[in-house]
Amino acid sequence: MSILGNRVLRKEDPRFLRGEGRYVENLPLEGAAAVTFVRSPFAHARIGGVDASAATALPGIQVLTGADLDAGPFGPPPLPGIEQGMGRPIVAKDVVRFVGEIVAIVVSDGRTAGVDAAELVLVDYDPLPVVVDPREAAKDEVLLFPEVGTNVAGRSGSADHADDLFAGCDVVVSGALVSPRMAPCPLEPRSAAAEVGADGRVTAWLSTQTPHQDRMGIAGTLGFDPADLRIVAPDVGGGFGAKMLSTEELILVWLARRLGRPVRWTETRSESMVALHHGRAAWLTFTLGGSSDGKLEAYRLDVYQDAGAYPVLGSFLPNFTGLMSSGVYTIPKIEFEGRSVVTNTTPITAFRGAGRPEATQAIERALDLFADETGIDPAELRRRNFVPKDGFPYTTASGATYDSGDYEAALDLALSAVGYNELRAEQARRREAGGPKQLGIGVASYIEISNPINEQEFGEVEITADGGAIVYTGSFSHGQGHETTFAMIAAQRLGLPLEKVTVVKGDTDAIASGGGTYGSKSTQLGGAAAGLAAEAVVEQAKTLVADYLEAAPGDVVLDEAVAGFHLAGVPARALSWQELATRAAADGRLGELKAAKDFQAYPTFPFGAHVAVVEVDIETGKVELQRFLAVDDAGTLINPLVAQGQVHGGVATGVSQALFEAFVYDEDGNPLTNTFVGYAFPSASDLPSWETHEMETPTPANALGAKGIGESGTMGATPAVQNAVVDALSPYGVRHVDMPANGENVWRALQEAKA
Ligand code: MCN
Repeated sequence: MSILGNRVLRKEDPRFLRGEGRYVENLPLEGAAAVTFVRSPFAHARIGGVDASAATALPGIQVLTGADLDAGPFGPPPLPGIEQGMGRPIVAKDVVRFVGEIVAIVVSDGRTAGVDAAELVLVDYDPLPVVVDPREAAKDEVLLFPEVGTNVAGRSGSADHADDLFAGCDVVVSGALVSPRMAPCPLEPRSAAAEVGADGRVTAWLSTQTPHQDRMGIAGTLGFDPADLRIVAPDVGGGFGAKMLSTEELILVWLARRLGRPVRWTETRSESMVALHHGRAAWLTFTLGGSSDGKLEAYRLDVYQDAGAYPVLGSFLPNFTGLMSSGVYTIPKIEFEGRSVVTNTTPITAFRGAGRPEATQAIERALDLFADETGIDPAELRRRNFVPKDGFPYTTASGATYDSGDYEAALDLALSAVGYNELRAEQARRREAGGPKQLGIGVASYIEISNPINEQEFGEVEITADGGAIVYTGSFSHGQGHETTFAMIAAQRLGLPLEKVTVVKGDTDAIASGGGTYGSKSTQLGGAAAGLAAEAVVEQAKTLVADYLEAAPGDVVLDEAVAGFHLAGVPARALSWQELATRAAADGRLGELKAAKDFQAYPTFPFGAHVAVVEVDIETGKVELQRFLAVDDAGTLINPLVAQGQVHGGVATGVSQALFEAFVYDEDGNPLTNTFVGYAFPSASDLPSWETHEMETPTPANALGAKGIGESGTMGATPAVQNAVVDALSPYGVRHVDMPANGENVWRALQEAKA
């Protein structure tokens, strides 16, 4: 029986549960200097000078500034439509553009001495006008890069508006929403260490999701041969898209080379809140038109994406928002325009979901507004417009080609599992009774794109002398459980027990190449590559077995029962992997049991339906999420237990954006939520137990049939909850509630509706 599809416990968990995880901060590094960054307290200012004399007067303190660094700038990513003239100086030299930008580097023997010395570094700031709202910034009145002449850092879609887009529509609804800026808050903040070896090569230990890309990025930016750099990513305690290469890691490698001494740095939590790149921060306006019997005909979506002070991946996200704007619906006409705009805030990156939740938030709100206007039940309206089950592959008017799906089945399962009709009846009873606690029911049908930019990934499988196997993967697991699921794939292909398979990741010397992990692409690419490599090893093994058993390779059969092979029709003539490896090792032929594969594929489109049930106190505005039910389809599941864990985390993120989280700046660009005291997020007691159901509609994109699941939870959860809150308040005339729908925003929406 295949191990694939079974709820196998995670192999890595005993290590983590016993506190035996090894993070960058735990690595012993003899004689390492501590690095502390002096960061700007101003959102926008000219730097008059840096006076480090008081700091360097202390014993063992060295201070370096942008003047010492002859490399950079860093970024922007060379992606289509992204303005290339807005690179970030690795250390700010003339101008700072957000609170938290690095202006000087303090090197000390111990960490506390570095913190004390950093406070003595005097920077002369001459404040400049500040802009924090991307719609304001787009007016180009305050310019972050006067030499570029505009704050618009990226464009996508089309600026053309068709006058007749909504011609012939009986019903047209419009709305606007802000997808709040979120701080990723990984449990392990960023950490980096670097050392130059006796051979002159640098080893950098990074808390990262993308070791191989970091190697190219660091060597490229600092101007040396990537062969002279080894990146090691040990255990990483969460990344959520934000742990990709940034200036701090570049500086650590640069310092190790410059000082000839090992260096290390670990972010403090409050440093992480402003320096680690943020997510979301999109201003969306939409118009949806259709017939009065609920057939959708035209849709327009406009996005102002806050890129933060320097365009990094976030500036490209509107491309995904536009691509996915059609949702799960057949809308014949779609117009989209996206603008990414720099502001005096922390740069925006690809936080879990990355541009796709924003698309879902817009279309799912639009559908509810349309349902409200036409009096059609929101679930029924969705059903009338789904891409039909037999309509795949399906190309949307926004240009995405969906691989496979069954959106109606997902919605039907969600509605029956949650007891939709009973909930509506209970809602009607409460409305009639008119008490303060009203029920809201929110539905969201979502679609996600995983592996959105057709990437490739590397996998290698090697049989060891004891008859076990090692999978070397270019994917990186920072919480996703690849040590289990990738081992399951290889074990199944090799006919080996799971405990005989080990997964190696995160070391650029051990693994020939790699893309890393983001865009929920690891399983469909890295997992598939590992599977192909294992299959190739099986074929190689058959040749060797044939030699040893004096048979033809074509007669050798893989036999899971013996964890090895036998000859077709002669089960007694068998050779286990262990026997084979022992003989091959003795003959110097073990190297024949090793294969590497790169696998490239087109994107896949996971989907699902989420239902949220909230109770809203219409006197205080307090929202309580009572139930949350998720149906998710990520194609064929490797390990439903791991996938369910991913759904739990993703849903928590999505719910949290709807109800709790928002990173806020004042008009001078001062962060107001830069500690865990001010930044709201839920604890376990604020959330209900998730009710999850899985569906499996395989994708033809890879041999596993697997799509991604890592970000799916974030797509449906936010609009389901926002729809539920508005639904609870609709009898009071409320048509919109700002996210997060906390007590204050709900109360305000009620007061505005009353007025
Ligand atoms: N899986 C499965 N069957 C499938 C799809 C996935 O069993 N059909 C399993 C996989 O094998 C893997 C896990 O589910 O163990 C997630 O796989 P996948 O969907 O391929 O996503 P990635 O591994 O590429 O993870 C990336 C995704 C992203 S982009 C973010 S952001 C994210 C996330 O995953 N950040 C996370 N999940 C996270 N989980 C934790 N704990 N911490 C983070 O920082």
